[in-house]
Amino acid sequence: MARYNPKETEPRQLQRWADADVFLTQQDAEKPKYYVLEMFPYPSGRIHMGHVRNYAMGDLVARFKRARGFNVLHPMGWDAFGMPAENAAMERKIHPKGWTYDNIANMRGELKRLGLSIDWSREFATCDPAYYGQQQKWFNTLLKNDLVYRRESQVNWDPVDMTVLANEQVIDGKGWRSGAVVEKKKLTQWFMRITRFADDLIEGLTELERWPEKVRLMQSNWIGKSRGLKMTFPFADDIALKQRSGSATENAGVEVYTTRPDTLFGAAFIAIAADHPLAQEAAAANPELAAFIKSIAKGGTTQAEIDTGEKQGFNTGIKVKHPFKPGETLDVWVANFVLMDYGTGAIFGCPAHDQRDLDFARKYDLPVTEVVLPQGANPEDFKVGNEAYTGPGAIFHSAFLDGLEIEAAKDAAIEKIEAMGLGEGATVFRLRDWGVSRQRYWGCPIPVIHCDDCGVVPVPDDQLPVVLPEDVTFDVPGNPLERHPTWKHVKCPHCGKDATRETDTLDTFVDSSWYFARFTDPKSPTPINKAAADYWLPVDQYIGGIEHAVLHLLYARFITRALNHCGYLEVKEPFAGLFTQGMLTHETYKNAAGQWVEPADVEISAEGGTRKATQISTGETLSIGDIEKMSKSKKNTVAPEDIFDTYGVDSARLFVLSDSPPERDVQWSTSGVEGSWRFTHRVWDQFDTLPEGEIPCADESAAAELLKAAHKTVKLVTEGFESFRFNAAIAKLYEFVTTIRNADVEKTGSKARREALALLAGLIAPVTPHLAEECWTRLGHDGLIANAAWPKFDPALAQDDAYIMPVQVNGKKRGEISIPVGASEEQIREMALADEGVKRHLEGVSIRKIIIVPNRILNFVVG
Ligand code: ANZ
Ligand code: ZN
Repeated sequence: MARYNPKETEPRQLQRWADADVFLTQQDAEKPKYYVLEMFPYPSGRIHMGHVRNYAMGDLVARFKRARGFNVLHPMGWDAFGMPAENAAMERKIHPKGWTYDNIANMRGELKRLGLSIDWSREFATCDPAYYGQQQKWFNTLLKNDLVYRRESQVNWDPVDMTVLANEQVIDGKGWRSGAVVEKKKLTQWFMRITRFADDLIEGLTELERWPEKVRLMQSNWIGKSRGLKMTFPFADDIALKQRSGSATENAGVEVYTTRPDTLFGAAFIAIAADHPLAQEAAAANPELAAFIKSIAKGGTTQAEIDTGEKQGFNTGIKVKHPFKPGETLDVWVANFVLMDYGTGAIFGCPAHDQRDLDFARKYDLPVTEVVLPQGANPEDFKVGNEAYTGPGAIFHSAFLDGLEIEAAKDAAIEKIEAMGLGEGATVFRLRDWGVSRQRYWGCPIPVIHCDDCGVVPVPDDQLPVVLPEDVTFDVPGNPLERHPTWKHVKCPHCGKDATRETDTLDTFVDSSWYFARFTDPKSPTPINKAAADYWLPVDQYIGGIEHAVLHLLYARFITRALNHCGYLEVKEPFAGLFTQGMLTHETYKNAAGQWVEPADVEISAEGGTRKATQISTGETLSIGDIEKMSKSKKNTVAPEDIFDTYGVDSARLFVLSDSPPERDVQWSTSGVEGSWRFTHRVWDQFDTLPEGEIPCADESAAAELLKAAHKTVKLVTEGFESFRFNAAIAKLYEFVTTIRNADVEKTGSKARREALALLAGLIAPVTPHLAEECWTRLGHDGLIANAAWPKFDPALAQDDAYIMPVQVNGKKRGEISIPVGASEEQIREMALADEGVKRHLEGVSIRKIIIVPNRILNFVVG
């Protein structure tokens, strides 16, 4: 008997697939199409176990659908622009391009080793000029269609790295890389008009039935559609009015945006953003205010920071009138928690019912008037403490709104404000336009030229791509494109005068917002070959991490709409189905000095029932910590290459697919992967021991039983793979292999065994494809199992011949009985009464009634 040797088998089978070009994909009108895609990797240098799980899942789906007769597109590429390449350049004096392509070469090798059924002829990296040049083309089309524009905006500025930071890159008010205190700065930036599709992006979510509910909800919250009111609080005194006259803010008051007009009677102050024109104007005449505004310019603009940060304000002395309370005025403050680019950049504060307003009011000793009364509270003494009341209730202390529920009060307040000519109901979105400018080198150059006479001139198509210069330096902070001696100096394509190139590059999320469309024809001389895109899109199954629930998935949905709007594509939704897989976790280990120790250097032993961890290199006893997401910082990672070397690729694939439901986390363990490894051997043994000659069937019932098990397994595995219950399906394969092993070939005969094994080979092919090929060959097939059709089951054989029925006594479950299909109620009753467990609960009581729900449950009512 030959032991299964993955080291020898796996490369050989890989070569067979490559030689036969099995995974090359073409359009085929004869077959239904199926596009399966895993989120493409960032070329960080090595693949990690998370990749292995992600791509093993995608490959299972791809191979399964292929076998089921679909024309499957399963491509791979690289999300290759971004900061890490520049950081490597700065730290290690290597060029981002060289670093990136070296990493790609390395990771491509690792991924190829995984045996993925990928059409590698379609591979590209987003940093290939052939890719980003096409991106530049459609960028200019979007520009022409007013979906891209430039405006001045407030940004997080890292004064050390001299770059703009995204909100997520500001940590505790400091730059994530440099650690420098982030400043707010006004810069002219490029934006994509995602807000134009805000409504449609919410609307479209309802059709995405094969997306997790959680992701749809997160997107909907992110877009944040709300109905509110834009209204003006008129200036209270003539002095203010006079000051205003002729100024830009001449609407004789402060316009605020609110989603809670029902709380107008609880208004205690007005607050405006530091860069609100009124604040700027007042500061011009008030040095103290000017100093305050400057002092709050530090700190990031993230929601979390605004919500939790210290509230700071400055009373401008300007007063406005309360629209519903004649004679009452409110002070206008400049406050750090009001943002200029949301709503109108001004709010009315209602401390009793908004936490930020309450924090502010407590700090500056402003009145707190409760106007929403929770159900059951006493109107005489209901007071908020230091926690605002934001729940439901009835309005009180509010004149004509008294007694109304919140929603009705909103309508009534809006109606009144509209009648007074002070404002109008409005729908706003929390979603902002997408700032895509990055002052970085390693990104797609924004393909425009600035001319003093002509303004912004898009680089003409025939001069694209605008390629990144390679002779750049990273020894000083700032944008290498900006300081390159020649690159940015060009002639205006329009008038021919001296002009300058845009030196901003695009946010890398732009690159990943359309790659799935490019895969449908990656060599197209246009950004998208419409015929190919219309054939393949939408992606039928997209697979990736939940961490992309909002940004990447929302941007991709937006860009698809934008490209659709400009005529590049038919579809509006890129991903018909989305699956978000869980993460890989591992135990953590620490030595006495508190340093993390990597699992490869740990030996686990069991001593009297407790597990003990010993560091292999030092012999030191380690403490075993929590099971956590695999991460470099905790060193609890395992290197896929090591696993492949020791156990083979198929065992690794099998383990990550079989251990847990795919949406849950998987805890990596050596014993787990060893179990998978043993299973691959057990499978091989069944094929290897298949007798050479024909053995006649000696026991018809044994043969029938084996085939019944086989067909049942085909049915269950097919259903499991179809519905992303991979681990449950693989559990059935384990059972089936045990059944085969226990079946005596002298009884079943070799024909039945052969049939069972042929079905088994087909079923394992999407999970352990190399092993499956080996088994297929062993059965005498010349061709590849990768080209074979999916096993079919005979429904008559796959049918269960018995089912489990729970038995209750007075509604409490007391046992289970196995009922043959087609048993009569009389037979079921007798079997239940004969069950030992049930019998015990029926002792000494009298049975009043027996309720049988066929195929479901049996209940004894006793007294
Ligand atoms: C008065 C009020 C009373 C508010 C109350 C809330 C609770 P969403 O739901 O996120 O749209 N707001 C408006 N513009 C703002 C800005 N530029 N910067 C900071 N805050 C701003 O939130 C809308 C609410 O956020 C608005 O409703 C406003 O405060 C505040 F009991 O108005 B509200
Ligand atoms: Zn010009």
